[in-house]
Amino acid sequence: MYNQFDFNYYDKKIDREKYIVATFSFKAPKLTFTQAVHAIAGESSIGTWTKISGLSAAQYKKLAPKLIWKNEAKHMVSIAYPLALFELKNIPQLLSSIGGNVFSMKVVTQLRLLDIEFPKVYIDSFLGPQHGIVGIRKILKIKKRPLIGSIVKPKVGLTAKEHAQAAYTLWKNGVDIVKDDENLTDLSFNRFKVRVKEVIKMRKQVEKETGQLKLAVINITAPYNLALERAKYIKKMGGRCMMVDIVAMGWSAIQSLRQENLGLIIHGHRAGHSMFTRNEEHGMTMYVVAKLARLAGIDQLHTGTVVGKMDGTKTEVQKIDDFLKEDWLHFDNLQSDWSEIKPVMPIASGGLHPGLLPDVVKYIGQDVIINFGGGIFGHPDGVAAGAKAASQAAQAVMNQQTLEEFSQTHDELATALKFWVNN
Ligand code: CAP
Ligand code: MG
Repeated sequence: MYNQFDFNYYDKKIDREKYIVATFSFKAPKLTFTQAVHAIAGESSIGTWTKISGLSAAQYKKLAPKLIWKNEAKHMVSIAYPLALFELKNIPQLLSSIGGNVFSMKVVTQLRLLDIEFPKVYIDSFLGPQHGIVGIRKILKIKKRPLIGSIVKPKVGLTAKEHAQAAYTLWKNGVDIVKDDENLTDLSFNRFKVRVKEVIKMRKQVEKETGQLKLAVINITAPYNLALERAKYIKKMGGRCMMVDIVAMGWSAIQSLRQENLGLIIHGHRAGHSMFTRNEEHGMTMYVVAKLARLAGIDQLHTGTVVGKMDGTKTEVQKIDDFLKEDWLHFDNLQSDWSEIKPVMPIASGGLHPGLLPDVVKYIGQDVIINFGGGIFGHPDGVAAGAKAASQAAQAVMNQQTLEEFSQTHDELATALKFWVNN
C-alpha cells in the first residue's frame, strides 16, 4: 500500500491541461508522510491496500497519479490525477474517485479535500449556469445594486394563500426575490401546485402595480422525477426560478435538471452542507462545493454572509464568492480558465437584518443576493415595514450614505436599527 507509486515530488513540470489536481490535508498518525500520501493517492485512483499487478507498464504510466506539491509540516499534498481516470461532465464519478473510499481508510484518520483544479477540457464539458449573474440581472432588469431577497417565515406553517399574501407584501414593499424555505415542499397545509399558482398570481399583480420585475423562488426538492415534474409546472405557470436543496438532491439531479434547459433560474440552497464542510479537519470545503455547483449549472448559490448566524469566515466566503464571479482563476501562475462557464450569483443569507447590509456589501460586493428572513418578518412594525427597511438599507448603500444618516428620513429603517443594532 505504501510504496506503490514512484512519486517525483514537486513535479510541477506536468501539463496541467492533462490532469485534475486535488489538494488534501490529512492526519495519519501511524504512517509516515509518504506512506500516507501513497495510501491517499492509491485508494483515490488505481491502487488498493496492497501491491497488485495487472496493469501493463504503459497503462500504469498513463494512469498513475503524480505528487506535485507537499507541505509536510501542514500535512498537505496536491495530487495530480491523469484526466483519463475521469469521465467528462460526470460529477458523481469525480466524487466517487477523489471524494470516495479514500475518506474511509482506517490509516488516514482525518482527510479534507481543500480544492480541486480542473483543466479547461473538463470544465468546458459542463453546461454551467444557463443564466448566471448577467442573466439574473437581465430578468429582473436590475443593473447594479445588490438584489434584496426574503424567505417567507415561519419556515413552514402558512397555508399556500397566506404564503402568497406574504410574498405580495414583500414584493410590494421593495423586495426583489421571495423564496420558499428549504424544508417547504408539498405539505398538507401548503400544497406545491396551489403555492405555485397563488405566488405567481401575486407576482404578476405586483409587477403590474409597480412596473418592477420580481422573482419567486419555489422549492422543487423531491425524488428526481417528481422534482422535474414540479420544475415543469413552475415553467408552465409562468415561473422564472426553481429552488433545489443541492445536498439533499445531489449532483446527479442538479446536472440532470440543468440539462433539461428549462430556462428557469436554478437557485441552489446548500442546507446540510455543514455535515461535511464545517469540520476543518475532515470532509470537503464549501469552496469545492461551489466549484461543483458552478459546473453543474446552479445560477445563484448560498455561500455565506460573514456577519450573519451561519458558520463561514470572511476569508472563506470571499474566496468562494470571488471564484463564483471570476472567469479566470490564478494559482501560483497557473490559470484555470472558467471563461466558458457563466459566473454564479452568490447569496448571502442567514441571520441578516437591514443593519448588516452595508457589511455584507463591504465584504462581498454588489453582485450578491442579500436574503432577510427573520430580518424582515421580525421587524417590530411588521412585514411591510421590514421589507421597506431592507430596501432602504440597500438604497443608503447605493447613495453612499450611512444607515444612520438615511434612517433620519426613513422610519422603517430607523426602527430596524433601533431594534437590532442599538437596543
Ligand atoms: C435564513 C434561512 C436560510 C439560511 C441558509 C434559514 O433565514 O432561510 O435557509 O440562510 O443558510 O432557514 O435559516 P433567516 P446559508 O434570515 O431568518 O436567518 O445561506 O448559510 O446556507
Ligand atoms: Mg431557510
